Parts: sequence; C-alpha cells; structure tokens
Amino acid sequence: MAKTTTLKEFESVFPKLVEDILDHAKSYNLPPAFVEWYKASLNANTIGGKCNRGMSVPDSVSLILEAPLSEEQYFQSATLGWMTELLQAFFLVSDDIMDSSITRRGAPCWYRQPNVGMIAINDAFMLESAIYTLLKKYFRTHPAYIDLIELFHEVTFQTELGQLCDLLTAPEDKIDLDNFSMEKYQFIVIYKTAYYSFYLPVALALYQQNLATPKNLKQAEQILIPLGEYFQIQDDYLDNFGLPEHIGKIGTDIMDNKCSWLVNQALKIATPEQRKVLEENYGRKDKAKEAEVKKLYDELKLEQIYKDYEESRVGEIRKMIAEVDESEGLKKTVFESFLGKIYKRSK
Ligand code: DMA
Ligand code: MG
Ligand code: MG
Ligand code: MG
Repeated sequence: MAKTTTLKEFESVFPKLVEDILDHAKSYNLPPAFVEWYKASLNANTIGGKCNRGMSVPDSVSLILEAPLSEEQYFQSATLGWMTELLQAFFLVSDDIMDSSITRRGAPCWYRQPNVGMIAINDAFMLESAIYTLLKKYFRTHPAYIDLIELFHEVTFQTELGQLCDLLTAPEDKIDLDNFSMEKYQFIVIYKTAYYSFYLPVALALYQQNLATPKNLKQAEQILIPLGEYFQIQDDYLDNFGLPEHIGKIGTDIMDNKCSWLVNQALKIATPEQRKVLEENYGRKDKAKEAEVKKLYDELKLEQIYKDYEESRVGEIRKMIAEVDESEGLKKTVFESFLGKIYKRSK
C-alpha cells in the first residue's frame, strides 16, 4: 500500500539540503555575510507554501510502487521534490517583480522586503542554480542523471515561453481587448504552469525509479497538461474571487492587463455596453477602475460560470484518468491524487 507524505515530514528534509547548497557556495570562499544572505533567500522563498508540487514527487513514487518508501527512497524523492520547489521559488521571485505583486504566502514579496529590491533578480538566479547543485550532489551516479538535467532545463524553458507570452499579451501601455483569446490563453497557461507544476513531478518520479519510457511519459503528459490548465484557471478565478487571507497574495490580474480566464469569459458574454466598461477600466493602475471591473464580473455572474466550468472539466478529467494505460508502470492513482488535492481548492 502506498503512503502519502505530510508537509511536516517533507519540510524536515529541507534544512539538510540548505546546508548542502551553502557548502557549495562556501567552497568558493564566499564571505560569511553573503552565505547568510543566500540562506535567508533560500528559506524565505522556498518554505511557507503548500508544497503540492514538491510533495507529489515522493507521493507519485509511492503510488507507482504501491508501497511505502524506505528512508533512502524517501530522501531521494523528497530531494527531487525540493528541486521542483526551488524551481517554483525561482519563478515566483521573478514573477512577482514582473507582475508588480504586493504579497506572496502572506508576506511582502521578496523584492519588496527591506534591503532586497532588485537584488531579488540575482537571488532568483541563485535559487535556480541550487537545483543543479543538489542534482550533482545526489544524482551524479544515477543512470538517469542526464535525463534529469535535461528535464529541468526543458521544463524551465517551457515555463519561460509561457511567461513571455503572458507578459507580451499584457502590455502596460496598450490596452486592446482584441488581443485576448482563449487560444492565446491556452498556450500561456499550458506553458507557464502545467509543465513545471504537474508534468515535472511525475516525470521526476518515473526517472528516479528508472521507469520512464517514451510511452509512459507521453501518457503522463496527456493527463497532466489538462490538469495543469485547470489549476491555472483556478488561480485566475482566485485572483479575483479568492480571499487574500486564503491565497496568501493580493490579486493583480485586472490592473496588470492580464489575459486571464475571467476576462476571456467576460468578453464572450458582455453586451456592447459592458464591453465598453471593460475597455475603459481594464488594465489601469487605478483602484477605482479595478473596482468597476470587479463589479462587472459580479454582474456577469462569473463566479457561477466558473463553478459550472469546474464541474464539467473535472468530469472530463476523471474520464481521461479512467482510460489511463497502466501497462508501463504508471498508475491511475497518481493522477487521482493530483485531482484530489486541487478540486474545489480555495487557496
Ligand atoms: C504563474 O502565473 C506562473 C508562474 C510561472 C509563476 P501568475 O502570475 O498568475 O502566478 P501568481 O498568481 O501566483 O502570481
Ligand atoms: Mg503573478
Ligand atoms: Mg505572472
Ligand atoms: Mg495568478
């Protein structure tokens, strides 16, 4: 029988990994004050989230093996899990700068903390580098070492493509609602979110167990990409309808002129008058204009439209999971576990 990890158990692995990362920095005789800076950045930006992505690596391994993990298996898979959290930390520190966000995980964003500012850009790079420090230390002799490195590189690039489209579809100085479409939306969310958040942890689990084949990686991708798309639609919904106390961040999508799921839905059903409201108020750095858009979203009953969408999409995803081919080591339970963690989430 598989056994799923707890946040406490998963977090207990991290201090050792921080020591490893800092030892590597110290090997270049980095002055102690700067080692402390790196340590503070690692702890502030990697700890404090839900760790859904990270925990899903040991969980997927256990579900694939249909057995609890030995101490060694747990450490190895949790270490790969923490690498996905480091990748996430690297993306979030940069994303918050690019999105002019205010808070993250209930605290000011890293770039807004005292004495940090634009040093956060270099801190983001160093969070990314930590992935490869750990990979080398723990997986140098693993048969899939090169596959693991290539996977991290490819998924990083895919996420950067998504972020590029997200940003280019949301120019600050040129508000043009004709620029948005569900086709662009789908591209943005698949690349900026689905690959690193959903495909990566399962691919890591398969590689760690030396079970990855072109067929089961494809099969995993076919379900995890729709799951990741649904997850980002939830993120867009929560940006407006979620409570900052729950989601740990203050929504910025309206003021940032984002090609969000909500604005695309609004454009589909708006009357010419309502579209005019959007044209005059969307994407402006102005609280009163943002409030006008929020009022329109309520008028258009987007909350209900989202809830109906969620039910029908989850039904479709359940069907896809039922059809999963388990012949090469993948298990339906891996995908059910992901779905269970995010269905109707409020944070
Ligand atoms: C998230 O997009 C994508 C990445 C790669 C961080 P987002 O800006 O909607 O995320 P958040 O709502 O967490 O700022
Ligand atoms: Mg953001
Ligand atoms: Mg963003
Ligand atoms: Mg968001």
